Amino acid sequence: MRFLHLSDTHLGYNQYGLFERGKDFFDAFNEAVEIAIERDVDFVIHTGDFFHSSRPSNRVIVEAINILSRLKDRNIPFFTISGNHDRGSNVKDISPLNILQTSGLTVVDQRVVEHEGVFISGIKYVSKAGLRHLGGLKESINRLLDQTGNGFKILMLHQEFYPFFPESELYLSEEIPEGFDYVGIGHYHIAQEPTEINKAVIVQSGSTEFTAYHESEEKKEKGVYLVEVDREIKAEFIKLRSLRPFISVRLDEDSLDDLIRDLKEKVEKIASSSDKNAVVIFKGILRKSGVKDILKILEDYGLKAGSDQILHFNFNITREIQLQDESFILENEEKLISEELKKIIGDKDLYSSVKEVIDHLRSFESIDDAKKYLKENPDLLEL
Ligand SMILES: [Mn+2]
Repeated sequence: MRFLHLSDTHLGYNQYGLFERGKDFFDAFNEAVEIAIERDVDFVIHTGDFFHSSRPSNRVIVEAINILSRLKDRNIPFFTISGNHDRGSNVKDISPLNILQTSGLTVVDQRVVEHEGVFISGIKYVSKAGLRHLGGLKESINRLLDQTGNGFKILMLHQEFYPFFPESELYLSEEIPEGFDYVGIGHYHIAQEPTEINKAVIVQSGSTEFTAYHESEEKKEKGVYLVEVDREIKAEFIKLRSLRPFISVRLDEDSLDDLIRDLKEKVEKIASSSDKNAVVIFKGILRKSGVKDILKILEDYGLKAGSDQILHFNFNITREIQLQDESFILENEEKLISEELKKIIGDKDLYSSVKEVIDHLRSFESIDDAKKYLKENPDLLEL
């Protein structure tokens, strides 16, 4: 038996508000489907965040159906669970993934599906409030395990496990009971080497494209796992090739010219080997200059966003601001907002619920979609 494991495709995410980035996520998914067909797999599992939004646009749904139909035509079933991005409203609505059930996709939220002697079970993303209420996942997982019969057993999860999420109190070794053969986990976007816990092979395949770009991601490839089950389980990581190239630059005002000369070299090297123009991410601290000054220097070196070589410049920088008493503070907008919010709310649990709602709202494609969602779900915070 052979299957493909992928995760966090985030279809419909027009990162930086760019249509080109939206297309990148589809390119990556398309490539994963191609691998499934080429390697002649028996089925595909996807561990959540298939869509980026719980309200994907019509265009995104149609495009997803088109790609899924290539698997359906070859009788390759596709099993998935709802992630935090595509689970729909907790109470009233169902996941948009249900729209795709006639396109060969099966949603395995809180149930077990048998496919040719293989038992595929899954649990949709459970929020922090939900986890507190349930006292973890173990009970729900055991209930699923009880519904399986004799055969290969797969479990799909989409959760924050320690130490991948350092603040999480969810431990793999405590939540996964003995009895499963393969546990596929989504949500953490950086692919991990397979491990073994309670006799199950644990695989986190990571996202198929870059949703946030960290230095830690720079060293890791994006891809999918091809899993061969014979007498033993062999999970092989297959790197995706259709990805958008990213270049990360740490700004240092004392050596701007050197930095940008270096960047120019990198950009040219990438342009000669990739079909796609690069996204450049700037990080670091600015004291004397602003973003405009940096853009001016870049232009002097012939580097421009929206050109053949560069798609987009992203500035994720901290500014140093002088206060009246002559002291300095470092200001990073994102961090400042979180800190301020924490102070206003005061309660740690309530803060994490509010933050979860905010992050969810940010996943909508437009403000109108977010407004509509808020109107329809006045009890969003489950207070
Ligand atoms: Mn995700």
